[in-house]
Amino acid sequence: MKEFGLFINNDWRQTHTTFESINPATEEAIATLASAEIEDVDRAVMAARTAFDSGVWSCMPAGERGRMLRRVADMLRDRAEEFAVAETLDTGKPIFESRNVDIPIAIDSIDYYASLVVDIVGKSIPVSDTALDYTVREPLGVVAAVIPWNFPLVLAFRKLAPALAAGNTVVVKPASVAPLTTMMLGDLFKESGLPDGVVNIITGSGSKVGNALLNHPAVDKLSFTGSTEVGRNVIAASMKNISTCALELGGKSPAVVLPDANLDAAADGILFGAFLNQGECCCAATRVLVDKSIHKDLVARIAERMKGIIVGNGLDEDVRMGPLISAQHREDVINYIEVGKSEAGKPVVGGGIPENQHRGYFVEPTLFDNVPPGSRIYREEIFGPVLTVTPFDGVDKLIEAANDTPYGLAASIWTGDAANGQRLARRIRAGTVWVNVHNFVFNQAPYGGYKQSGIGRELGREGLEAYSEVKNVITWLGQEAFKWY
Ligand code: TAP
Repeated sequence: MKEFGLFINNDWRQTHTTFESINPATEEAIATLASAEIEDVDRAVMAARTAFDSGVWSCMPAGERGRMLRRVADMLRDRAEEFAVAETLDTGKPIFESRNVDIPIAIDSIDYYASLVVDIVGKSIPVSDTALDYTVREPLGVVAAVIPWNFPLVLAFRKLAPALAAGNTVVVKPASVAPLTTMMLGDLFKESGLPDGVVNIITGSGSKVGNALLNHPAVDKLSFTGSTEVGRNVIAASMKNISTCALELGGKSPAVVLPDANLDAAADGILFGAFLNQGECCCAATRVLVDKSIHKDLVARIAERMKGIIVGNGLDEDVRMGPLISAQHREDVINYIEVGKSEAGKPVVGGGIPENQHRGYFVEPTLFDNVPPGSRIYREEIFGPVLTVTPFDGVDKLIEAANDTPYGLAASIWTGDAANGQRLARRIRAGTVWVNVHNFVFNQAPYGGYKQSGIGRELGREGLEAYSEVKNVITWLGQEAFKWY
């Protein structure tokens, strides 16, 4: 059983009250965490503020800042297996995924932004013969980073790596149901030599600690990943303090399958898109929209493959689907499955709790066919292993259905005609459109949502620029002093 205090100013601080993190596969407590009080939130923000204002990090030569970040990446690489096991214990995800997806992607993101530190540049603007005009990019200041539980380490570094590379200081609040790997970063940052106050990590409920952090007047940027509902609160906090705000929110991503698609490849890709991380994935392929001419063939292929998904304790090497994150979330997903049965009839596959799992928050991978477009399971984010299929007649109806959602995070198109895939990609209103693949996210490329899926972009150069301000510097070059009156 691990115990964590609050990590503030490179030091661990205990609190009067604590809470536990539960292994969702066994329902046993695996760690004790500190519940921060409002004064602790203030302490963490002021530690970050002092560190930022001192210039110890923001004014550090870029090459040195990059070297420090690379040291963090190296230390994480050395401890990759320990972090992979912790991520599986805390979230339930298969160790196969923690080892091959979560930890490598997190490390790669630090390496990537460390390489960009020396390339944060402005531009010179040819405005007039008598003025020199150029821009510089400067860090924003103190960043408040609030992250969800589905990919804790990956999403912590999706904010930490670019924020630190750009010279900001950060206060991170992980989700209460999966804080373990984020807390393990405290000692790692300290050992890496990061100056005091540059990264601070605090735990406690979102409604109290997260809310106080986002509303703190000394915070310059709010960076939030989570539900659209809480995202609205973040916008309110940003309105109050006129702080910059970036939101990565929910989704209901379609997979559009055209008649010329390779159906075996589409079925394999849709399975990966829908069930990676138990379907607890913001960009999951949750709505299959298929041309009616190939509908039955595709459903048969998906159903056959789904029966082969091994569900169980994520520490088992053969398991490819673990439990859901919590008892409450499983109840929510099971409720959606019951709603689905009334809206679309008996599921083709799954539809409940696996018979052999007596402990842990497991749900069967579930497939509903002929799901009506107006139904709740078609329109609402379920965030679990539930896939719906709806047939449409022709490409225009398919694209119209893909766009018929308040979300706009991602979509995939499955076709044998690559050029047509590119043309259709432009017609879909989403931040990421994949052709013949789903759920591929690269640290070097921008990621984010249209519509109610978010504001701003993470990753890529856009993700770095989002953590800086542009300053314009104008110098008078005229031989005579400028005179107006
Ligand atoms: P939320 O309930 O929104 O929680 C996300 C984070 O916000 C947690 O750290 C939570 O803390 C905190 N929080 C909760 N209420 C808050 C409040 N009033 N003020 C400030 N912070 C608050 O979401 P979730 O259930 O963890 O994650 C699922 C959602 O996140 C889904 O909608 C999913 O699509 C979305 N998501 C989006 C993305 C991207 S990249 N777009 C990636 C992953 C997840 P506690 O844990 O203590 O409540």
